[in-house]
Amino acid sequence: MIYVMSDIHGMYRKYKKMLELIGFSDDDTLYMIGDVIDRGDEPIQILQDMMQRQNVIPLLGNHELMALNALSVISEFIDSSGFLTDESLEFNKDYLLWQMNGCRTTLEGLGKLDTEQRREIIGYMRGFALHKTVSVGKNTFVLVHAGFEDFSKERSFDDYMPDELVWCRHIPDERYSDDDNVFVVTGHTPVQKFTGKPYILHKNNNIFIDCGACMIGGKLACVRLDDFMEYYV
Ligand SMILES: [Mn+2]
Repeated sequence: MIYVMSDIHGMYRKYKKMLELIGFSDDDTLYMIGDVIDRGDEPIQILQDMMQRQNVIPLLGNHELMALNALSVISEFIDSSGFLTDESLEFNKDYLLWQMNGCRTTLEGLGKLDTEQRREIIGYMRGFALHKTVSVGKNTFVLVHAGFEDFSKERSFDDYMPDELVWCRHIPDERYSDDDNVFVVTGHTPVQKFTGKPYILHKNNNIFIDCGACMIGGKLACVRLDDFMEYYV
């Protein structure tokens, strides 16, 4: 079976509960479509768990992109409480952007690791894909963190810049394909913004799966592509 989750944002216990709920096994595949880190308390624990599993396929979110941009400069200067040891680096613009977006728990987690472990985590995030296309039965699923900014059918998915794929605000009214068997699965924008409720939203062959795992009243959602079964923790 093939599963998709997004926007776990450091909620390690919800992640573990979800793996249990879906009965995730070595025969299954899980696509994690971005924003594993920041906000919630245990982002590094989730990454470390994912790294051990060959059948978890990670995609980049805007939070991982912010982290990678900032960490390319600051990773050597994090102390065990997640503080930067060289204050001049606080004026680094990538770091400031990341700081405004809830980096604290990720920095704290990285600060507790030794240099080698930290390098492994950063290297792992560098390998995150920008988008994936998955065929399941007669259906095709395009997986991407946020959507395709300035979408055009003439443009190949590989022609988009990372920022366009991880930051844009995909709206339910937009339709990406005329083919009824092609679906676009995104996270990034909590469905509460559209419906007010923490449940996966299907519209125009778009599947919005960010149900706000780290928000009050939010849920971690997971969709099974084989049969569109939905799971919530
Ligand atoms: Mn996001």
